[in-house]
Amino acid sequence: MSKRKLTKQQAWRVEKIQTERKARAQRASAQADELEGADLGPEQAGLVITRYGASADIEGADGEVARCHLRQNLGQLVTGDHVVWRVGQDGTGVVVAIEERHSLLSRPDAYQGLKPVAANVDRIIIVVAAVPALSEALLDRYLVAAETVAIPPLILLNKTDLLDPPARAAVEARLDRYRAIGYPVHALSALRGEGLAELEALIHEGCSIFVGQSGVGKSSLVNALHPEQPARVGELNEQRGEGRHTTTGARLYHFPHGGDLIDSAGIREFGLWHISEEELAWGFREFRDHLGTCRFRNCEHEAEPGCALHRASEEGLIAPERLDSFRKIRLSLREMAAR
Ligand SMILES: Nc1nc2c(ncn2[C@@H]2O[C@H](COP(=O)(O)OP(=O)(O)OP(=O)(O)O)[C@@H](O)[C@H]2O)c(=O)[nH]1
Ligand SMILES: [Mg+2]
Ligand SMILES: [Zn+2]
Repeated sequence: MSKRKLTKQQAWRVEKIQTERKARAQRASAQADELEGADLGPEQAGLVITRYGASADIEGADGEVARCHLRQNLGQLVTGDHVVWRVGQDGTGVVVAIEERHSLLSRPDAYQGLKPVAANVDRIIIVVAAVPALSEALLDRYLVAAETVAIPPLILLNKTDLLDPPARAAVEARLDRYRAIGYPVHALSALRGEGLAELEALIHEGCSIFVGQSGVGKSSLVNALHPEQPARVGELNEQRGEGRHTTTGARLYHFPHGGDLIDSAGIREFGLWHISEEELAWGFREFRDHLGTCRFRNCEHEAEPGCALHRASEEGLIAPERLDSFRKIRLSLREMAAR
């Protein structure tokens, strides 16, 4: 955001908003204290299932879920967080502390800052589909984003029931490029159940998250895996074959065969903000061996002589489409920075 001087009136408004926000947080905290004054149970471990304004649904060790108040000094609590909490007499509770996270996914908020959305995710599952059609441009963005947060990605091709053999072969050939650089790719159909057992085996440990365009069938896949509570599924827009952004918020699901999954609107669109051009290049995993070996230290990997990435693409070590994709994403980052 460009720095500009606030007028007196704007400054007054900003201060008013901040004062109100503080007052709200204090009220929530007072509620928590009041509960704590009453008889609270002993401290116990909990898992954040979902989050609403100043409260959250916390699952205790016994699997029961309680609506909990959040202390003001707690810090940002998100779905997937492990917490310490105490249950009150009326069944609600108070979250006392957040355990250290091993990973955190964020999305940009309205003020161009980053807002955390999900914690302790072990695996990012990028869902693509027959309809809406596979877009490598989008897939590459998700892959870079996953590499940047250092959470291993996995690619799922959904809706195979809509592909006849030649169409299936064509999509598989495009996905082979990703298999070749070491990304696992699995094809399945949430509708027919084909490939679901393999997916169950892949996610039966730890916490996964689905990302991907609206309408590719993320929530349908969650439901096909029989969580204890179904997720909402939306129809595609008939004319354009696009999704309608059915899922909102973030929620954690447990599966009967083991493993957890967070279905989240915020993460669905998680992307590349605040990353440097160096990080972008690093996010293309097959580029890594070649980075730093161009003739010019400040090589832009465009048409410079002695560009190692260019050479690698000529030698078939890097797919030209991926190098193209890198350049396009870099351009969009530059455009964003110039705004
Ligand atoms: N033919 C076919 N349709 C599917 C399959 N999986 C999902 N769909 C349909 O695709 C549409 C969108 O599914 P959702 O599960 O809501 O998609 P989503 O990715 O969760 O979408 P958002 O929540 O908007 O991001 C629905 O009409 C589903 O019935 C499949 O395997 N085959
Ligand atoms: Mg959904
Ligand atoms: Zn270069």
